[in-house]
Amino acid sequence: MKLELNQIQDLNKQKAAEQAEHFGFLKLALDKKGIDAEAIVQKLADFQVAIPSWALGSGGTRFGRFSTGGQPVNLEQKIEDIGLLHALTQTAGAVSLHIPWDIPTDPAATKQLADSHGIVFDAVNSNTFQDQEGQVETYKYGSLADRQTAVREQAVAHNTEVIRYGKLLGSKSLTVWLADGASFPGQNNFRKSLQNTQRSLQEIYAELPADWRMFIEYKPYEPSFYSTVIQDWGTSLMLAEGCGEKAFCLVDLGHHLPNTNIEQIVATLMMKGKLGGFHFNDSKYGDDDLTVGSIKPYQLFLIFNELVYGMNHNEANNPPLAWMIDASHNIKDPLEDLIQSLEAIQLAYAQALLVDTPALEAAQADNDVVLGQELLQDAYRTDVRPLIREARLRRNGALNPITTYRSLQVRDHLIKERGLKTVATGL
Ligand code: PSV
Ligand code: MN
Repeated sequence: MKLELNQIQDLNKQKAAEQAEHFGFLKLALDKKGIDAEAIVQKLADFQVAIPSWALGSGGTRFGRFSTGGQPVNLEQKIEDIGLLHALTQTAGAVSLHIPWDIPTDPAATKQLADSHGIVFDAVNSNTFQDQEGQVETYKYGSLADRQTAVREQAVAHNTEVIRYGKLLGSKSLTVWLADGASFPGQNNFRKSLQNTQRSLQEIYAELPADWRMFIEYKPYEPSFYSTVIQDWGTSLMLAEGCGEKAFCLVDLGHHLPNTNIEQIVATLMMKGKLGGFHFNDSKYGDDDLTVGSIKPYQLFLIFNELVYGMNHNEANNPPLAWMIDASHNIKDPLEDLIQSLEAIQLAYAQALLVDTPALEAAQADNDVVLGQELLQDAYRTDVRPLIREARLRRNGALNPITTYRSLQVRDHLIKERGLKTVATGL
């Protein structure tokens, strides 16, 4: 299914006058504060977030998964779904592939299909956390960190293969996330696991094309519950520095222990020029993979505040970041959930762009703690939705993507096309 521009525009017309009024009002209010609303709209319009190929099917937990009809059954249908998201939101102009869940059988045709939807290929993700059919060595006890050379070699070779697919599709980065760790004390030697990981990563790094980057994702626990080899940003940074200038840390919001100050991690990594990518989601307890902004929107704003500050004060030359949603939306329609996540990301970004940084720095210099908080919360409490809608409108997206998605009965069409009981690969 493909949405036609006129279908979206017809629905936009019904709300166009209201949007013009709301945008005009906010623009005036921001103008009085010396903020250029047009510049913010442009930044929002330029901001694109990758959709992972594994997020388009129904999510769930390890206790079960409840089906949503019309799920995509192959990579082509997944790209079509991202095309729908992009047509509605104009924010989802990239896909992040997980190999081997989504191996392109004809990469040139896959690339062409993505092109036709205005979608580019973002980071490619390797998977050494599951065994695949026909695989010689098992990853049961580890992959890049494993004590057996043959297992490590197989895991390195898989990453090389992922790079090969990425090159065919136009990707420019590889994300490595390891499940390696121990479920019980005594299972592994911490030092040897870490040393093996560093060596394996260096071998993968050696295969990286000159214009590529490697992202190293960390996670404190799960699936190993006693210890994870790349458990935190410090370990990720150490490994990235051990590889070279094309290796960076990747922050996944769900990969932190409760109450971790993620915004501070962002600030530190950007100060070092070593923040490469970002996986968005939200959580109550751990890596719950809930809709972005559904639980802790203020934290998301504070994180964006550091990202914006980092981009504006980029002494360490941190490269542009790879943004991706990494959620599994549990019981919702995956496409509706992704629309909500994209909206939450845009909201936090827009709010962060409103922060009066010079005033904040002056308040900090004066030790005016109250004013510092007031300035942040003034930005956070501004209703920036008219700015986001305006950015979408100018790119021919939907003023209200969820309402448009429902009015156009997209899910019903997908069910008719693909069937009620389809199953997608992925989480
Ligand atoms: C692991 O929890 C993770 O966040 C990694 O990014 C994986 O690639 C992704 O989820 C899918 O398993
Ligand atoms: Mn992730």
